[in-house]
Amino acid sequence: MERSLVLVKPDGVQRGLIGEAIARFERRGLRLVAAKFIWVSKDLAEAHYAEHKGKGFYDGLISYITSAPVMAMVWEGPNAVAAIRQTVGSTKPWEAAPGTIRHDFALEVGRNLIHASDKPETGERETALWFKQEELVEWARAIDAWVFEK
Ligand code: IDP
Ligand code: MG
Repeated sequence: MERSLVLVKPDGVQRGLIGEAIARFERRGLRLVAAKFIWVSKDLAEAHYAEHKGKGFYDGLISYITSAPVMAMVWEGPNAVAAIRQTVGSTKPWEAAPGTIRHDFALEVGRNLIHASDKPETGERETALWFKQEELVEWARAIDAWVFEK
């Protein structure tokens, strides 16, 4: 079972798209592990986006992600990382497939609404960065056997 960090970024929160995003992940069959609504500190933003330090868009990215609260979540499921990135759509909204969140609600790469982990290892690392162990909820759903093959 893979896990992915998902953030509804400040633009998604301001535009009232938290529910829209959650509904899509729930409908896909993914299982929610953790959620919290927080205003991200500069330290957390810099740790989260460390791989982009030095790039031209880095300063703008840090001010974007700290500009208003975010809805931070962890979702799990088989192949969750790839499945969630597919539901989210490509980084550049104008290249995102129709039906994805970024296609359906965004136009600009710097206002692309959602963050999702890019690899299973990133999912584990980002989950540990954003959530304490005791905030992660281990549970089973009555419908799990109808969504998860094993
Ligand atoms: P991802 O969010 O799809 O994984 P990354 O390449 O990891 O995309 O970039 C992280 C975030 O940085 C993007 O989601 C976007 O918000 C922002 N970003 C990436 N490239 C640009 C850019 O060229 N201009 C402005 N913002 C960018
Ligand atoms: Mg990324």
